[in-house]
Amino acid sequence: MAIEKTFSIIKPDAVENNHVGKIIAHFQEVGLKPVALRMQHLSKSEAEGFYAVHSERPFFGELVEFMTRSAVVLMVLEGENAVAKNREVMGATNPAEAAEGTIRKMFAKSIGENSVHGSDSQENAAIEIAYFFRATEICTH
Ligand code: IDP
Ligand code: MG
Repeated sequence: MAIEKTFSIIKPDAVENNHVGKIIAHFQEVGLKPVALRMQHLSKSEAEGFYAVHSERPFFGELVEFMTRSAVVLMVLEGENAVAKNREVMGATNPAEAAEGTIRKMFAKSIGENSVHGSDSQENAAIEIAYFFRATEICTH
């Protein structure tokens, strides 16, 4: 398996509920190492741009409203098979369907407010990392 990078967001619900430390510790325990990390309160245009792929979905307005409600933690995670590993430890989009022990099962309240974002492919990981981080901000050396 190859060492990959993926992009992760700890969403407003998890930051508001003081779950940042537990979520980062969980990533580290499964071999996903933060190599870039920043707390930021997203603007409407930043959230709309990030989720542009969902702009036609009925929940788009609600999603942007939620993601701009308060601060998030933006991270690049590195590790073996990082994209798939992150999706596995996040759990299903709807926490009601998420497996035991996953982040969404442990911390999320609803399909909208589901605590974490994770890239769904290596291609999207590269796009999402570049959306929020400069190459010089990624500490892999
Ligand atoms: P993912 O985050 O598991 O990749 P996506 O289908 O890419 O799920 O959806 C992006 C985000 O949009 C979800 O994480 C969630 O915050 C929100 N979302 C998805 N489906 C719904 C819905 O049916 N109602 C409200 N929000 C939703
Ligand atoms: Mg997605």
